[in-house]
Amino acid sequence: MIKKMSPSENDFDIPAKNCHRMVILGSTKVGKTAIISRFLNERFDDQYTPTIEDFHRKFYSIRGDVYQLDILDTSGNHPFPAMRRLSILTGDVFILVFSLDNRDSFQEVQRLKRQIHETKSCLRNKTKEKVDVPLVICGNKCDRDFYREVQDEEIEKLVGGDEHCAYFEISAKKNTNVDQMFQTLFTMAKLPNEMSPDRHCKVSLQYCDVLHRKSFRNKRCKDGNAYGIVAPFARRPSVHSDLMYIKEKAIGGSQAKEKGCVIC
Ligand SMILES: Nc1nc2c(ncn2[C@@H]2O[C@H](COP(=O)(O)OP(=O)(O)O)[C@@H](O)[C@H]2O)c(=O)[nH]1
Ligand SMILES: [Mg+2]
Repeated sequence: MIKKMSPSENDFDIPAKNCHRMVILGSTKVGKTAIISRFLNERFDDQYTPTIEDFHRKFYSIRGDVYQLDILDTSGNHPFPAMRRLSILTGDVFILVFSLDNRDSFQEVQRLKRQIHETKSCLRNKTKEKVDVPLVICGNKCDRDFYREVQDEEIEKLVGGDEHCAYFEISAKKNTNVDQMFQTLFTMAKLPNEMSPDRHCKVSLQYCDVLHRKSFRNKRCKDGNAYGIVAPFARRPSVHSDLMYIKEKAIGGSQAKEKGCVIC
């Protein structure tokens, strides 16, 4: 028998209801990539490397159920408004980031929140007040509090009274509040909060067979009921796949639930 060393992602056969996409938006240099790097590798890099658009994928096995989380790390410039609209349409949960030391970046988050509600309300045929999109706003770089340009009252005005929106002051650099922010986001989205980086055991793709085991015990994993695997070299789905994904999510119901995730 030939044992496959690196399985095709199709082998995982994850139901569509367990496939979700997290989209991170905000101006350039506010720390979006740094937050995603904390999420995926628990690392921080002081160097700035501009992002064009990065796509990541993570698989989880949580209490016997398998999940797929796609992560879209956006550029912040968005020279093509249609691409930003597509990112919003395909997103299930959102992180909007501004830097506490940069007023313009806060104004961009105000615009983005409005745009997400408008775009999602069109898709779901609801008024923008009624659309429920799980969304966390992050005021990043709180380690640089000395240079603060955004005041609490303005933040309260943006976030207050919206039960689907939470606010966290975080530092990707110092890892302050980052795990709490992810836990809240997943809880708001009715996803297991074990998806947060501090709540599961990290396993390499080599051990992907654990995804279909009920539990996994090894010396490094105290809790064998939740583990996550970052897929190396994940490719961003094509525009066609994105459109199919949007259609499935919009139709919802049994038709979408029976099919597996759109993987390309
Ligand atoms: N002081 C501080 N710097 C940060 C923090 N997060 C990111 N940075 C730095 O800000 C710059 C831009 O970060 P990056 O994640 O690339 O921003 P992006 O363009 O929004 O993806 C980089 O030099 C990071 O090292 C933070 O929490 N505190
Ligand atoms: Mg970036």
